[in-house]
Amino acid sequence: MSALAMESFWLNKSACDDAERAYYEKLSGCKQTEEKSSPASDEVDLFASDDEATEAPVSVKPAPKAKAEKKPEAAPKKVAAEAPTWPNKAECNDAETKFQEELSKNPGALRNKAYEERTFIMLKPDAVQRGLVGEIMDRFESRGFKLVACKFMAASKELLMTHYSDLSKKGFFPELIRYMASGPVVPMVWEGLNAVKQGRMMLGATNPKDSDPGTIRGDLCIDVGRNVIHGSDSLESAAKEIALWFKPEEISQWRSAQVEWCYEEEELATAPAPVASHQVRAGQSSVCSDPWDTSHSARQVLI
Ligand code: RTP
Ligand code: MG
Repeated sequence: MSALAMESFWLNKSACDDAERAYYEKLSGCKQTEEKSSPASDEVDLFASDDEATEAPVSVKPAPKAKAEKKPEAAPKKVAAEAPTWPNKAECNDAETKFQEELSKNPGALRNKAYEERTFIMLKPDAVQRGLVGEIMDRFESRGFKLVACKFMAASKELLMTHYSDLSKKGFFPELIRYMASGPVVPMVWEGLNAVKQGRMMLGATNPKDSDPGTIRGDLCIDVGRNVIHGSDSLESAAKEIALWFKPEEISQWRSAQVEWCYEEEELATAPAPVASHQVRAGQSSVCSDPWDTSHSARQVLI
């Protein structure tokens, strides 16, 4: 009885090993080879032996027999089964090498380009006058967006008229330009997943009377003519507005220390070791080839 039970255990284990190997092959993205065509091994019930010790040997017997016959071929077969995983691994390594090269040129590069979407946000003169700059910036920072450019400036009427050129026929256009030019504004570029759409959602409806509570306009203003913030309404307008308000060199390339805590695909395991602080303090040149050394980038931020 116990011998039978033991036999069934090992037979099931063998079938389990096969099934597990097949599972990991599939998981690693390697193509299934013809050796996997045996229907018997495909239909192995991993849980067959849990409650029915007597039935288990019957259902899985064919598999171990085949395994026993295959034993002499086991070594070459294993090589053949593992082979497809290496091309994938090579592709993986290749992609990683390319990414590391990109990172050495652009410290702000991320593995998933969707995380690099940018939007143009501008705090209007009423936000500055009412002391809301910190509060509004905090909302973007706390959400996980990365600030890549920021200025505090008085915008000329020409610049504002270009910025709002699509509204030039509207009756409120002259007043809009007067209001926007009445004091300093804070144009910014924020980066992150779905930055444009999420940015608009964070702003709330144009008219604060329609803005949901929890949005910037819904929480911080009342009147449409004093709605504290501008945000790009599409990817195209974001690109156009960023180019209008910032020179390329005013946009900082830097890697946020939070990146792997905000995005699953920016894995911790692949992160290169950060530069030890004593290396920076050693009085050596601040020019450092380490892409994660943000000492340059920090100085490039224009405020
Ligand atoms: P923004 O461009 O400033 O982010 O605003 P938005 O897309 O939500 O709205 P848009 O239609 O582009 O209007 C631009 C700004 O013009 C002012 N406005 N006044 N008096 C009015 O009826 C009126 N309508 C719009 C607002 O400051 C609005 O944000
Ligand atoms: Mg607009």
